Amino acid sequence: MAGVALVFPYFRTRAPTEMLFPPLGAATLAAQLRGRGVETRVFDCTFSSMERLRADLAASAAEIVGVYSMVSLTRNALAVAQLAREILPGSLLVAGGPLPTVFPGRYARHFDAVFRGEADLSFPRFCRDYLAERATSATMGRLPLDGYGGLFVPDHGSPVDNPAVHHPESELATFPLPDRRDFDHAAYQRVWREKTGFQPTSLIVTLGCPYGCDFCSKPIFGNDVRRRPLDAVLEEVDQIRALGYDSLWIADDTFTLDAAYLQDFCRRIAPLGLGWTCLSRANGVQPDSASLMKASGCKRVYLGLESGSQETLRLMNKQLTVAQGVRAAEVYRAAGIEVAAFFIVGYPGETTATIEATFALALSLPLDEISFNVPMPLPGSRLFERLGSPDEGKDWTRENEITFVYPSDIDEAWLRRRVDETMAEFAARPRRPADAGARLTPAPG
Ligand code: B12
Ligand code: SF4
Repeated sequence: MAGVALVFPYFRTRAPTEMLFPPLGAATLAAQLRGRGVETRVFDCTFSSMERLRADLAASAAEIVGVYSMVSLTRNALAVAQLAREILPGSLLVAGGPLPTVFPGRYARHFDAVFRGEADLSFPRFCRDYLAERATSATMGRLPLDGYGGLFVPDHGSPVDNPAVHHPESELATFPLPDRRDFDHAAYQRVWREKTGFQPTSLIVTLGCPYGCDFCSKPIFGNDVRRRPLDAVLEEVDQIRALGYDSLWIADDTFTLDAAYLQDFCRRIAPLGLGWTCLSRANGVQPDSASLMKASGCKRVYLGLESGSQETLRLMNKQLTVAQGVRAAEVYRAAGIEVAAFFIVGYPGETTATIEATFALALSLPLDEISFNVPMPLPGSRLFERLGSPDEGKDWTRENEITFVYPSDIDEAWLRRRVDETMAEFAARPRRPADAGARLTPAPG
């Protein structure tokens, strides 16, 4: 072959918190690459192994190897880069995804080039031109490198450091649907079925989030909210159903923000009889939207309530009041939708009293699932910048751990015990079905 190989370097860990979805970034880029006539292979490592990847990559003889990375996949991405150098020494190594976007210089030590941000157009155009020119890493300077949005190549004659792009809605409307043909859908569906009885898969409907939470990092979609045309979304949903999935896990940062668009989505998806879940901001939740969501198949919403202390919410720049969070949980439950809530405990500046307020809030609300995490200072977030140098010795690859990766005044053993106690108390509560009609408190002014 030749052409491009895209590697998603996540290998199944079987951690209890593990959630498996085919990687949409690879599917998105594969559709754009194939649309330009570029031969493309996708290697999703979720159900694979390093040995198999070695054989697959060698057989592909790809001229360009593109590797996705994010904070939890750093080690794997670098191991894949090393492997590719060894077995395909002549091929061009390119990194992309959230962490290369934040730290292009660090990735450029291991890769020939880095694409920052939304690479839907720039990376496929670059690959097409590179292959057409029969370029190599030494000669790619012949290409119009300044013209590929987000490209970062530090030492190529004159360094290339193009700003990342955010595609406007008009451009998104012209994009092909993600190409999901390369994934082991049967394996994904089996894992979900065994765990939950359902077979969901992820999709992206809107891009971006206008808020600026202190702990959040949004290196790819940023603050600029864009909506995909619903015709394209519905066409994608049809493809997803044809692949055997029975429900949708909407991966948007803030799917419920635009009430008119949300309601349109609900009206159009309702006749399909699919179940779906999404993340929702807790402010501005409207009972009429919630009822439509329920009627259209929404089973569960995930709310980032974060804290039971207003002072801590302020430290987090959450732009949310505790009362709004309470109201959101009640509105969704009253509509018959299950509610899961995320909380962060041990935020820098917190006291044991504010942490206890969070445990008390979690236990007081009509919730169906709760989770507690200590702050994970994500590269690209303000929290990360403020904390300066996190402890490099800590293992950042572990998901959802109550372990501080920076010095904290909070006693970790105490926190872990209180989280365990709160989780046990939550599990022992009598559980009301979501339809049981929670009573609404008045909307906060
Ligand atoms: C879905 C999702 C998940 C799913 C992943 C499923 C899967 N197989 O993809 C699940 C729920 C498992 C998950 C878990 C976690 N996630 Co997550 N996740 C997301 C989410 C919401 C959407 C990702 C997505 O599908 N995007 C849509 C596609 C089209 O975009 P994309 O992947 O970014 O691809 C584009 C570019 O990045 C680029 N690109 C992608 N690949 C490549 C490859 C090459 C070669 C090139 C050039 C370009 C390129 O081009 C694409 C098109 O523009 C993002 C938030 C977001 N809005 O991006 C967070 C996000 C990626 N997750 C994040 C985090 C922190 C985690 C966890 C560590 C959380 C935790 N504490 O447990 C875990 C880690 C788990 C793990 N497996 O390693 C962070 C990463 C931050 C960072 N700086 O690295 C994000 C950005 C959310 C956030 N703001 O905190 N996540
Ligand atoms: S945590 Fe959610 S609401 Fe806050 S900035 Fe990130 S995506 Fe937006």
